[in-house]
Amino acid sequence: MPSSEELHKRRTAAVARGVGSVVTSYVDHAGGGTLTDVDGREWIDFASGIAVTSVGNAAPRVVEAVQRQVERFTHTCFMVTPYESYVAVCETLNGLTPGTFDKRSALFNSGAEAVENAVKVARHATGRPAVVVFDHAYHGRTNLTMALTAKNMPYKHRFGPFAPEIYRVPMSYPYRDGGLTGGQAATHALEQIDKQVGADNVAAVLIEPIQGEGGFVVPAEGFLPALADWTRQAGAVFIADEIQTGFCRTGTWFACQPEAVVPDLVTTAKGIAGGLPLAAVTGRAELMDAVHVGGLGGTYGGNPIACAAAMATIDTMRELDLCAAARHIESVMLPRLHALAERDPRIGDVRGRGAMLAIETAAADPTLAGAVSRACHSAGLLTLTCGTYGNVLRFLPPLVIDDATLTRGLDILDEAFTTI
Ligand code: PLZ
Repeated sequence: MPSSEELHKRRTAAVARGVGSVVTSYVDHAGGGTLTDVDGREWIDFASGIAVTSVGNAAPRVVEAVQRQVERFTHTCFMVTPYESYVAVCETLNGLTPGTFDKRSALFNSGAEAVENAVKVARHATGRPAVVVFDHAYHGRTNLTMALTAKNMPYKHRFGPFAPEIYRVPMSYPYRDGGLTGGQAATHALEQIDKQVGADNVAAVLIEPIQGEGGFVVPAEGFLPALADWTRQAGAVFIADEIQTGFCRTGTWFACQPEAVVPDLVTTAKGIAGGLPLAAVTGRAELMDAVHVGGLGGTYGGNPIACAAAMATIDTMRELDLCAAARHIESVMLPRLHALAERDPRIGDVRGRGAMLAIETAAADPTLAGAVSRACHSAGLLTLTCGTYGNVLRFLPPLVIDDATLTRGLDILDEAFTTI
């Protein structure tokens, strides 16, 4: 096996520069909480491939389901010759997502594709053009989803022009909005929609219940319910982008649930299939079925191997109660992060829910978060940063990580803050 250094040389000569990587170590194998690189070095995983491998890497049930499926058939295209596992994933999603009403689902490959399709469904069903999104939002890198995403660098810079009829309003961001209540923050956002867009023109209000790339921003209590109520009254579609928050990550199946918010449409991806590419739109049957036959689809959407992996992933989540595991991770990590914040005045905020936790530095620039992250990498802990100001250290361990590994990771983080 070539070394990471050799691989990195080959990569630089072969892979487009625009595709970045957090570290320059190349993976050999990975499990539920650690990755081992080709140089034999072990990394503690606080990233889960950006909130994907919640059941762990190479999770036994997922591996088995994939192996079984790959021997039966690899692809037919559901739009040509359908198969059971696609239907089974849709049935499961219809049952798992919030809301007891009649639902339908459609499957896609990536989160961005799911978001695009949710917008297509909302526009088609309402006959209206406008889509409302929020400051700090992240919804993807395709043309429509770049328009929905807030941050210029690196996602949008010189990639325009962007899709029209997207309107951005203020997000509830307790640490940086002067501590507005959820109700007050919602009033600001909704007034802006009323005055600048007009309720009758709104097809959809699209929001991450806890923002991901934008900084793990948890809106103040009451914000999401107020938005959902307004949207319903406006005859528009409330879309929850649960691509990063869904599938047990925040301690419940979906992050909308603690406030009993019931979206009309939900987008899911990432944690759904243990690392295989799968995404979905799930929601009210009358919205989803408003679209004409043939209006939704794609060659690979709901690939049979990804569907087999999703069924095994969801079984694993149920069997191991990974929602409880996420809450347990919070109970181990949060006290440590708060202790760190008390000791270090450079830390401004500690927040998040379940196994989606973050530290935001008081300074709105990436210097400290970047330096701490690099120190963690040198010591063998894989961490990620995020946020509009690049100043948020975020932690997304696999939900199957054991306490000893979690604690070792926290010790490395602690040490990094001490030395920098
Ligand atoms: N919606 C809420 O978090 C993906 C993106 C990483 P795709 N987030 C990680 C990067 O730099 O590209 C994401 C998300 C939310 C949509 C998406 C998009 O999902 O599967 O990356 O297309």
